[in-house]
Amino acid sequence: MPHYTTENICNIALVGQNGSGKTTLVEALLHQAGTISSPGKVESGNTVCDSDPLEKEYQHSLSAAIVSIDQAGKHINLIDTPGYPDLMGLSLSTLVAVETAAVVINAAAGIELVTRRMLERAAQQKLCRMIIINKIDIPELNLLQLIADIKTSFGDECLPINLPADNGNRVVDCFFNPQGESDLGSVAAAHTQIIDQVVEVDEKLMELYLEQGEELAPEQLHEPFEIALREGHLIPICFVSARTGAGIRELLEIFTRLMPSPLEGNPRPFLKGEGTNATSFTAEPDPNQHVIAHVFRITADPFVGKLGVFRVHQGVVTKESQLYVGDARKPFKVGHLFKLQGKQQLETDQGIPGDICAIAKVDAIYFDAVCMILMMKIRFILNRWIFQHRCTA
Ligand SMILES: Nc1nc2c(ncn2[C@@H]2O[C@H](COP(=O)(O)OP(=O)(O)OP(=O)(O)O)[C@@H](O)[C@H]2O)c(=O)[nH]1
Ligand SMILES: [Mg+2]
Repeated sequence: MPHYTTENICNIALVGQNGSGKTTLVEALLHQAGTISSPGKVESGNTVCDSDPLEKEYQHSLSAAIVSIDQAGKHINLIDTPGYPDLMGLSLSTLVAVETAAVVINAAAGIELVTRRMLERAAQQKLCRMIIINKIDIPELNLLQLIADIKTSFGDECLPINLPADNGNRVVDCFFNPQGESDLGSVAAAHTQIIDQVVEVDEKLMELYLEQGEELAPEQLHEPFEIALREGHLIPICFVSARTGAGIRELLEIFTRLMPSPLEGNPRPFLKGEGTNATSFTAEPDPNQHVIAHVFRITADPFVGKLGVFRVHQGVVTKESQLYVGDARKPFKVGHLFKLQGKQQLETDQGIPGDICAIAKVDAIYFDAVCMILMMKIRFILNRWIFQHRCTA
């Protein structure tokens, strides 16, 4: 049994231009959470995510890698994606598995092609979005200009949730914390801006905030923060240096305290039935429902062979589950069920709603398949993918 429940899961895809530092950032987060004893380097070929010999040779990611971090009672599934524009398809195909797209920007390079594409596609797919500005250790950055460029390109809903301080050696929270100084000016002003933006989604809270004229408690802000993320009314911006570790603890805290669980993100859209009779269908992240799981990545592992990585949308997948894939006439038995940590497969006995797991040695499985155990035909709406499922009750 996993030691967490659906409400404690947080699924985040790290997307963005090549060289923005996504793989290095995963190392820093794993190290901060105590999952690894020292962070690896892309240049040394010893990172958890760039595990393929070609990735080590070229020193950049060639495919999506999945890791999990257990922190403060939360189970965070992170997907490190390749940023080269040529590999954008591999990156986009992971968005269906998460509630949040975290777009990483290289502070020195600013907004790039993949930054724009990812923010656009995440918005189209109604994902919660956040922007992570990495490499704040680089000297003589113009971060105020970068924030202005971000707002011009992606809207005034992009607001700092923390700010760099002490010349980028640390960051200071401006969401829960209302005071202090930062490299980019007063924390109070940034705090007021983000709180104003959040309370705008809740009229009653807005009245209370204006009447009361004092700080709202973090518990009062949680629900409106989730609504603002879901509605695209807020795209928080945070600052880190994956190299020095500045802002990494704070980023982990944002993931655990604020980013949506599978119960809080916008539900993924499915269609049930065929042709003009098809109706929209929402998977319920309920363990008591029949299984619906979507395969968003297939890999060939030298030891276990074909590996299908999937997101459980409802029901519980166990080693004993008999699942149908596509039009297959026979179900397959799950057998071995894994959680992934880069190239490592860690055996688990259950995949609960919202979680990301993998199964090995199932020939019938294919990219974009939906595995389920009920008689119905379902299509996944996103990206024109069509799935048909023949299942027995
Ligand atoms: N100065 C500085 N360099 C960094 C930082 N983070 C990453 N780098 C460097 O930037 C380069 C690219 O880092 P990666 O982690 O491979 O970037 P990526 O976004 O995963 O790149 P792709 O896999 O190609 O998409 C490497 O040389 C890193 O050492 C940072 O915070 N500061
Ligand atoms: Mg990478």
